Amino acid sequence: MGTVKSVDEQAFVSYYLERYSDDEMRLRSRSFYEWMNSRRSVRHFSPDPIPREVIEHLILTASAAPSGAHRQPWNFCVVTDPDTKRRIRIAAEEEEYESYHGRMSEEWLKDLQPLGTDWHKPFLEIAPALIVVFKKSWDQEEDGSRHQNYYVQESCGLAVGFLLAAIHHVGLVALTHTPSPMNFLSQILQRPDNEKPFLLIPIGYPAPGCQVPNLRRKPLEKVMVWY
Ligand code: IYR
Repeated sequence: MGTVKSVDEQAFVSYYLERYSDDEMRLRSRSFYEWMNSRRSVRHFSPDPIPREVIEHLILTASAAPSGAHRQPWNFCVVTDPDTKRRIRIAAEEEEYESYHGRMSEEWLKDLQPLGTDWHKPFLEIAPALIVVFKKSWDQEEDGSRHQNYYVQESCGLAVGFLLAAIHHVGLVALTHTPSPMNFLSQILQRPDNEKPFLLIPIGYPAPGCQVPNLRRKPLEKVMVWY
């Protein structure tokens, strides 16, 4: 019949999720928490390459995050080319040198001490891949007009959350790196005007003997208020 719409054309489709028992949920919530709580930001990478298909699935997962008006206002640039990684490292270290030598406040530098960071960013060359996340305040339409995006900051934050969980799920590590300012990334990667750098995420296997800061997380009562 001519009036029947194909699944692709339907405005709404059925959605079904398996319902777990309370006990099953308790178990799953605890084990997922324990798994995610074992995720750490890592700054020491092995140079071993990662299969391209894995990175593609990680990005598809990130891109499955909710976004304002479902406009998916992001672009994930994956850099594995050694020369491009080197150019990114050099430009990032130039900015970071300035930040650590005057642009960051004394309080900020003191807060960073437990992390042991400084302006050197060798991981930008050593990690087998850099995922550079760009946020898109608008989409450039074919006819040259601009199509507005919404809650771009929140949407990209959610996508990166999905990405970090997916990276941990496959046994890889990452760092959410924010060299500041980040506009050198637009130039090196030749991104159009509607894309602005959001985060630079090196990804790979941890280096043998890799160490992370001995951090503690806030207890539940410091991060939850129940009404
Ligand atoms: N972007 C600098 C400084 C830095 C800032 C914060 I806030 C951190 O949590 C970690 C580092 C750097 O990457 O070294």
